[in-house]
Amino acid sequence: MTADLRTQVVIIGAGPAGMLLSHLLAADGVESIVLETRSQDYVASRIRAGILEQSTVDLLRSCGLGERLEREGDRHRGIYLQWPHERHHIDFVDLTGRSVWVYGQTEVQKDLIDARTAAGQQIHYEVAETNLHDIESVHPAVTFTDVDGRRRTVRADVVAGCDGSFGPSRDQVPQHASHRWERVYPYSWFGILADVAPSTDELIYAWHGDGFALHSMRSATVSRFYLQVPNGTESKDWSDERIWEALATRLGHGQDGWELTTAPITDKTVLPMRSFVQTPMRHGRLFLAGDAAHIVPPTGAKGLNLAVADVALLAPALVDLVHKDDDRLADSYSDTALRRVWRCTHFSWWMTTMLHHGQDPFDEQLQLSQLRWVTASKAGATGLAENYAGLPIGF
Ligand code: FAS
Ligand code: PHB
Repeated sequence: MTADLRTQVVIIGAGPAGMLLSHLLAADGVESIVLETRSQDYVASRIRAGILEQSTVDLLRSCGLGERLEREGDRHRGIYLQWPHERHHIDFVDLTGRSVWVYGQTEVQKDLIDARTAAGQQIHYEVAETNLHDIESVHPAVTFTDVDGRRRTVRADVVAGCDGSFGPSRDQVPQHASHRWERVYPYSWFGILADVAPSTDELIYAWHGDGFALHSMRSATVSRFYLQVPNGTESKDWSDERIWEALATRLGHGQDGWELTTAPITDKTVLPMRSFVQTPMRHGRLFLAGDAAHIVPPTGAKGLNLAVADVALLAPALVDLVHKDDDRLADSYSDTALRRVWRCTHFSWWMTTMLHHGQDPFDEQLQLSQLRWVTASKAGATGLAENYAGLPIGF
């Protein structure tokens, strides 16, 4: 197979994992080529995560991507946990000395695109028919059809599979050499964006007999909400009026004088809820990072942060491998990354099963008891705070 392109690391996927990886590799003199199936505008504008944990903010600052985050990000001390007639603040700073920031994934993506474009990063957008080859050799290749319809071949030392939950990379690991864990939850999230100032200073996670609700935000003028809905729900099933009524009920409008401000809704998206892990996160010269290797339900605000943590481990491993032919960090990458993956998978499952209403009255009592304990006990609250604000990378 003759290659018309040559680089050290070919990265499949220009989401946060792929773009941050190219940024960190370049900082240590390692060249990469990024392949992305969508357009730059699409990747920059899709609405996804909203919360950056402390470790993510520390890393972005350390690699020159923290300037706009400092100006426009909103630092939060903690979150509120709520159930009918009760709302309690969990203060991460008091409990762990760590914070979280409200700074949407769209903003992180734009900062990454700006930085990589300014650095002259080779990114092929709108590619198709991406195929991986020779990943068990020391010179793997990726073939793809570029935006002009030409078949291209890029030969590299390493392939980084950062192509999310629907990309081809994870399936390139032979079944006999990998294991998959999956749990699908019996409910979905209905994501709502509205041009309205948040009615709260920090996020409210609310348990309710009608179903879970979350009040998040994107800025001082844009709020982000989520409602627990049955699987199979479609956005068109819910009128704006029905949405605001459910949010008001579940978030406790009128409780202790608190009111939910409503306004026009600008985006509605239904998100399935599942946990997924594929191990190992490496096969030969293919390394997986981010959603390509694992998916968490968004209740713990971990998806984006876990992708960043993977890349923070993968970048130095690839620098050593490519520059010094030293494979020690590459050999330990999967085991090290999976410790945090399973920690965040557990925490996301724990938050999800504590807050989402099922049909079992026994479970309901367990959930309410857990909420009372987590908000009343310093040990319980610290456990939540440690995981939500993010354990140090490499934990
Ligand atoms: P991404 O999916 O972001 O990026 C993968 C990239 O690979 C995409 O741009 C894709 O187009 C590209 N790709 C796929 N196949 C390809 C191919 N064959 N060739 C080339 N490129 C290919 N997390 C939270 O913490 N909170 C949230 O509220 C939240 N909401 C979410 C809502 C949605 C609809 C989704 C899908 C995810 C959400 N997440 C949330 C999780 C999300 O933030 C991910 O964890 C994060 O995007 C992971 O980043 P990447 O691993 O880079 O994967
Ligand atoms: C968001 O603002 O999109 C968000 C916040 C917290 C979560 C999930 C999503 O747990």
